[in-house]
Amino acid sequence: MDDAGQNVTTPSNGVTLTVRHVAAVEITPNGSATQPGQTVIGRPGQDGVLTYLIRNPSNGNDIYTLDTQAQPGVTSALVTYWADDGDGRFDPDKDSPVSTVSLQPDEERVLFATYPVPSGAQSGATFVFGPRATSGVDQAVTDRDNFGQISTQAVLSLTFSASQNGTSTSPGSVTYTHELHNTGNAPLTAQALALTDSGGAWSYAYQIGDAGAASTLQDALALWNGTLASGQRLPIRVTVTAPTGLAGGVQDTLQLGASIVTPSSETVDNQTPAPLTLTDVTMILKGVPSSAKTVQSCGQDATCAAPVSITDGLVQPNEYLLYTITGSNGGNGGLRRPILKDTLPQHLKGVTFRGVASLNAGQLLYSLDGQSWTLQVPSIQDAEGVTVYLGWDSNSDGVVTSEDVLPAGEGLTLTLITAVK
Ligand SMILES: [Ca+2]
Ligand SMILES: [Ca+2]
Ligand SMILES: [Ca+2]
Repeated sequence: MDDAGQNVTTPSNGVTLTVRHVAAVEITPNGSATQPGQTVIGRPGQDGVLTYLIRNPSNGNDIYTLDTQAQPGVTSALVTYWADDGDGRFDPDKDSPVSTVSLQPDEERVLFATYPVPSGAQSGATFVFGPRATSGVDQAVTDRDNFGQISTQAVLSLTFSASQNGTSTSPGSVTYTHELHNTGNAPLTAQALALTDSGGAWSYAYQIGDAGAASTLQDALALWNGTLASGQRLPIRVTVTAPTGLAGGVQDTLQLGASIVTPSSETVDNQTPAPLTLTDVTMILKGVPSSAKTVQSCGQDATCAAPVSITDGLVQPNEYLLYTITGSNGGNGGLRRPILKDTLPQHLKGVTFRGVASLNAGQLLYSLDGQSWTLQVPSIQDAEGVTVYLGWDSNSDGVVTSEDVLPAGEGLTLTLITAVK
C-alpha cells in the first residue's frame, strides 16, 4: 500500500529455476558376501529364487541396468532377473525377465533373481550372489551390496535291490546280498532309516555293511553306525538257514522293507517315505534216487549186439544175459556220491560191463570194490559173485566221493553181460 492506502503491484523479473536430477537407487534387502541378506532353499535341478525390492529414491525418472555380483561357485551368466507383475510372487509365466528396470521418482518394484541349482548339488551347497543396479542418469550411482544365498535342499532318496531266489539243502543255508543305494544328495545314517523283515519261518540272520549280525533286520540296523554318503551303496546280507528234514521243493519266503523316516520340511525332501520292498524265496533242493533193473537174452552172442526179451522166464546154460541197471535223480537237487552197483547171482559168471551217463560234464569211473576207481572197465571175465560199480565223477578227480554230484534229472546206466553157468 502506498501512503494513500492504494494497492501497488511491483512487477518482478521472471526467474525460471530447474531442479537438478540427483540420481539414486536402492535395492533391499542388503547383504554382504559373508553375511547374505536372505537365504532361500533351492531344489537340485530347479531355479532358486531371491526376492528384492528396487526403488528410485531420486527426483527424476531413471532406467537402471542390472548385473550380478557373485561368489565363487556361481556362474553369473546363469542369473536371471525378473520384474514382478505386481502380485509379489515369482511366476516365470507371468513375470518378465529383465536386464533393466525403469522407475519414476519414488516408484518401487519387486525384483526376482533366479539361479539354476545344479541337479547334482549336494545338500546344503550354497550359491551366493546378488544384483547390482546402475543408474542410467549417472553411472557412478549404483547399489551393489545385495548378496543373497540359495541353500540346496536335502533330497533323501533310496533304491533297494534286488529280490532273490535261492536254494538250500535241508539242513543247509544260503546267503543273499541286497543293496541300499543312496540316490539322494545327503548322507544317511541309521537314524534316518527304517528297515524291516517279515515272514520267513526258517532261521534268518542279517548283517548291514560290516556291522555285526542280528536276528532281525531292525536289530542289524541298530548295530550299524556308519554313514551312507550320497551315491554310495550299502550291502545288506541275509543268511537263511533251512531246518533239517524238509522235502525237496519246500519254500520259505521273506519280505524286506526299507524307507527313510526323516520328515519332509522346507529344507528336506524325503522321496522315500514309504517302504521299498523285496522278497527272497528259498527252496529246498533234494536229490531223489530211483533205479530200475531189466534182463534180456543175448542168445549165444557174447557181445549182446541184439538182446531180446525173455518171455518165458527160462534161461539155458551158456546163454548170455544182458542186465541193464538205470539210476536217475528224480529230485530237484543234486545227488551226492552217485554210484550204481550190481552183484552177480550165483548161477551166473561175468563177461563184461560198461556204463553210460546222460550228461557230459564229468566222467564215468569203474570199480570192483567201490573204493578204488578206474577209467578203464576192469575185467570180470568168468568172475563169480563179483560186485561191479559204476560211479559218476563230476569233478573229474579220479575218485567218486561226496563231492561228486549227479544233477536233478540226470541218470547213469550200467549194462552187465553175464553168462549162465
Ligand atoms: Ca542395497
Ligand atoms: Ca509375480
Ligand atoms: Ca570225484
